[in-house]
Amino acid sequence: MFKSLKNKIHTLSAATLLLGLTANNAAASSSVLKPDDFVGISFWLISMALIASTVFFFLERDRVSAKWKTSLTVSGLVTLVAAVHYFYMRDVWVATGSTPTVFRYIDWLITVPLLMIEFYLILSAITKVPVGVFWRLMIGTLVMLVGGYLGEAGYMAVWPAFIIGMLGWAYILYEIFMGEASRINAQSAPPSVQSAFKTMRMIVTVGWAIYPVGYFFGYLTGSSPETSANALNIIYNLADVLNKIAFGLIIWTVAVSETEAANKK
Ligand SMILES: *C/C=C(C)/C=C/C=C(C)/C=C/C1=C(C)CCCC1(C)C
Repeated sequence: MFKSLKNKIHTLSAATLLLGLTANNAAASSSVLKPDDFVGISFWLISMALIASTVFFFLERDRVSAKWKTSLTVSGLVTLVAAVHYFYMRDVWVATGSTPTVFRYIDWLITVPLLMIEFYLILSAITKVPVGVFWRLMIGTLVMLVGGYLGEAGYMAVWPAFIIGMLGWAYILYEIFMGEASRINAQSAPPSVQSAFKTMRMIVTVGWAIYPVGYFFGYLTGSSPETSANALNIIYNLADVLNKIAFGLIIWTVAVSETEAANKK
């Protein structure tokens, strides 16, 4: 009885938080979304999908065994932080038609490290992982994002900044394919976790590759500012659906199947 009460309180507080956030933001927006503003529409759709995902991940926490709960919490935090930023980004885009670079990068600065933590947690659910792995993933992340920001915000020429960002990403890929993180996974994880790790690795390779493609179309093709801004934002937005929502769902799938397998024993 107490347990169900506690769960209800969890649910209620999450729902209230999200509602507050939505209402507050609706009041702040001054412009109206135009029916032919497809980039703006994508900001809208994704902000809603992020909220729904957040509620889903937080509620599903109750269904999985203790060692998976933190992973689902982190997935929910990623989508929550992104949802808030999507509200602001959408407002900037709809009101001014310009790219919301600062909000985008503040969002990434919080959510990409959280996704790296997620990686580390998946491995840690099975075996003891040296913290060095975690810090190396963080360093790669920082180099990648700082490089990208310097280029997009105009502090540095777009090509050199792009190359710095690519080097940071390459370092992350090295760590998860050839470094200590990959060896730990290969040696000690049960098959379901190994396959989850492989899928997550695919996401960091293929899913994350969409971002530099966005940067390329946004800054490096020489097309008009309007065309570039549209391409940049639509590509980044689609990439976020995959890398935040789908990434969380993969972890959720493993967490549920591992929990059910353990319950059957
Ligand atoms: C939720 C947000 C995520 C997963 C954002 C990921 C962002 C990247 C993988 C960005 C990568 C970039 C490069 C590899 C080169 C330089 C430009 C960036 C920052 C767009």
